[in-house]
Amino acid sequence: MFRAGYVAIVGLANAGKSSLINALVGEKVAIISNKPQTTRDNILGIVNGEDYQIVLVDTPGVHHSKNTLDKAMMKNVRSAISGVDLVLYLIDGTTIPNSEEIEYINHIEAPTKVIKTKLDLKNVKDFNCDLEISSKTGQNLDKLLDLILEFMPTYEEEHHIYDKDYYTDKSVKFLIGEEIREKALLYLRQEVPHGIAVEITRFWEEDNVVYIDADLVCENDRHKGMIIGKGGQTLKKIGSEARAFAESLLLKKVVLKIFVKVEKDWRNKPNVIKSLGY
Ligand SMILES: Nc1nc2c(ncn2[C@@H]2O[C@H](COP(=O)(O)OP(=O)(O)OP(=O)(O)O)[C@@H](O)[C@H]2O)c(=O)[nH]1
Ligand SMILES: [Mg+2]
Repeated sequence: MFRAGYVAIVGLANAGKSSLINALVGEKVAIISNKPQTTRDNILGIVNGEDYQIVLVDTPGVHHSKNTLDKAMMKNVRSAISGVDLVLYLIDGTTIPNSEEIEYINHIEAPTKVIKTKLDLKNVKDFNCDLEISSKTGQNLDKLLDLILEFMPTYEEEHHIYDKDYYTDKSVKFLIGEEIREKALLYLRQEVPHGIAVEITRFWEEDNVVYIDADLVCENDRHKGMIIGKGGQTLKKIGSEARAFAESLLLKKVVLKIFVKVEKDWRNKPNVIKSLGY
């Protein structure tokens, strides 16, 4: 018997959704940061087993809409939930869910399990959940996999939704763009990250070297200055770490050029949001 189906991973920003997807898939599918609202798109992470294929859908953190980008992100969450076989609602174990959050969980129109995350941390709180896990140590991920499989539709024969060689639906270009954004989140202060986006503008190969040009879009000249940093140091760090990731992904030498661009108030401009792919 073969099991195959979709699982949406939902929860507030920073709950550990992307970390869980990466841990279950065993590859870096989604970027991680300690800043809220890191994930903007629905990203598929595919877990392939002998007799199963689980398609995990990473989603942006659930939050109240402020600008057009936020609204687009929440639309992504709603569309991820519709039609899945199971929703895992993640709650950061070091926080306590409030009544609004419980209300939200109760209204999800799909089978839902509440998962407490970050079990490895010292200050984990006591609250009702179906399972406690740590993506960092891998604790209880085997139990989580069993729980997920219970909800997956069964088939008499092999039934792959995606080719079994794939671990994500996203392109190499997307993964590299996201890696640039992750490194920018890492090296920039709280106020800048939400206002940045990355677009890969050129991607070509010549003599076994991959050349990548990327635009790093931000909201104003002050942010641009912070991204570039003193003597270009910050941008250099972002670029060299993202290049290392690209090389490990492509198994080729990579030349990566990042251009910092200002697009005033882009998070309220539907055409810019669309062109950036959100
Ligand atoms: N100690 C510990 N930290 C974790 C664990 N899972 C996630 N984190 C940390 O929690 C922070 C948020 O993790 P993400 O996986 O980016 O969270 P997310 O839910 O995808 O966040 P958004 O995309 O912003 O909605 C990061 O700093 C992670 O390193 C865990 O199991 N243990
Ligand atoms: Mg995320």
